[in-house]
Amino acid sequence: MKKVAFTLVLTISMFSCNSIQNIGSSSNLKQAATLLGSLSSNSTVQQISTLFTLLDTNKDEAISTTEAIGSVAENFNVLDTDNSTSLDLTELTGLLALLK
Ligand SMILES: [Ca+2]
Ligand SMILES: [Ca+2]
Repeated sequence: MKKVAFTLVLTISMFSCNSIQNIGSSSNLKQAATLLGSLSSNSTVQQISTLFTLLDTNKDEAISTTEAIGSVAENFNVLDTDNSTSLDLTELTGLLALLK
């Protein structure tokens, strides 16, 4: 009986942990979308760097096709100059040239 209760507590705490993570990543995505919408040819590499961090949800220092949104997703193949199906910070910076 004790073991069942423990399993239940563990399941609940894992579930609430997941919920917090989901909220965190959806707010990151919202921030990324807002930032992406505000980008222009006058935007700085610093802003691209912030965008990169927000989009890179699994923190592997690369934007995969599933992590890309909006104009990053639309121009993914153009930005991915080495055809690695992921974007590094240098490749994402290429977005600035596309905005001009
Ligand atoms: Ca990533
Ligand atoms: Ca690449």
